[in-house]
Amino acid sequence: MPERTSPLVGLVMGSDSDWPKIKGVVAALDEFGVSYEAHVMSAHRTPETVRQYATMAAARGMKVLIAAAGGAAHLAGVVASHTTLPVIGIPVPTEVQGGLDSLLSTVQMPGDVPVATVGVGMGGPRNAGLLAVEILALADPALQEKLTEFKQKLTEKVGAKDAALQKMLDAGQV
Ligand code: RP5
Repeated sequence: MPERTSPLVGLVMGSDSDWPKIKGVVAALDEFGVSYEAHVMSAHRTPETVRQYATMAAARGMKVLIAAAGGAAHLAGVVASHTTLPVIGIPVPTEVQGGLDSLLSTVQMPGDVPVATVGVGMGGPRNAGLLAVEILALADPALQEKLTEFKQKLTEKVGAKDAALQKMLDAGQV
């Protein structure tokens, strides 16, 4: 398997069909300049590859693993079973009630094997990337600084939206 240089985050997905739905992860990581690698591997179709990857991730210098899968979404849980690194699970949307199958498969882990599961669809993949950044920032003051700026910009962005709403209401445009 080709390896990128010194990735801090390892992103795995159950199928290449997941990629278009979870690209927001790498967009968030790129935004904060966090190094990552991404691979397709499946808890069911390639269980041995998953085991080897998760087992070796910490020794390779990775700090956070993110696993995305849909349907019988066991990838994040299986990854978590083979590593002491924090694992973030992304339930990928499906045609079964918008991905409720993926959500429950990912989030309902037995005690002792945590998977930090983000939302299905919507901001889930982006939040997975941001959560990874926050975990890394615990030991990286420069990254922490970037997160603080990010939060300030959020306040400004929402403030501008509220101002626009007030203007609309004042003008009677409802
Ligand atoms: C899961 O099965 C994958 O994560 C994907 O969401 C789903 C369907 O995979 P494909 O049949 O499209 O490869 O393991």
